[in-house]
Amino acid sequence: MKTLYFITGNEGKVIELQEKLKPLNYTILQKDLGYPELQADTLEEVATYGLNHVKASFSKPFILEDAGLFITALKGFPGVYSKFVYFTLGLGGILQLMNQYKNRQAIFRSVYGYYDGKDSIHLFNGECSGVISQEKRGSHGFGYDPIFVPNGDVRTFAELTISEKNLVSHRGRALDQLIAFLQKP
Ligand code: ITT
Repeated sequence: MKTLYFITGNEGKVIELQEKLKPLNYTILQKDLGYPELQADTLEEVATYGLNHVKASFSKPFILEDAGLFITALKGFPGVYSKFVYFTLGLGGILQLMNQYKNRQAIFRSVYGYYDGKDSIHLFNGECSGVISQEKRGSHGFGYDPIFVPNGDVRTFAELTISEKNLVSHRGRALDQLIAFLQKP
């Protein structure tokens, strides 16, 4: 059994990862070390900054992940500011903003960062397209889940089980790549 540390304060992310890694030979240990979220234009920059910051003081193999919701009519807002906006405007504020737009398309993006404990870092991306719902629905998941409906479904992420969300979500898709990488001989 291999151990992989997940540097995150978000338990929902850990639960999703554990569900996905069930068939594999990995134990996930959450470490809420905290790292500065760089004010940057892309999730990749935020994740890379986080990796370098954490690896300066933590030398075991670890992963971290940065995600954001990019709403087309709002020119990609809240995007890299998703966390701040979640705690300020909140889901109600986003729904109110969306009242003035017909186009409710949005993309969830995820970037997983991996440090091998020696010298190299790697990034893995995933995306999920969908729409912002008219109202909050569902009680599973976290964050923006109650207002995001992935394409091909009528349910919000918060109405899906963890394994259903993992099959189509931005994070599930990024994770598929990370898993493929970890399994390479
Ligand atoms: P970390 O400690 O791992 O950084 P976080 O909750 O701060 O956890 P992010 O910065 O990656 O996570 O996420 C930015 C915001 O987007 C935050 O408010 C999350 O709740 C939200 N978010 C990220 N992934 C989500 C998902 O799959 N479903 C709903 N909301 C999500």
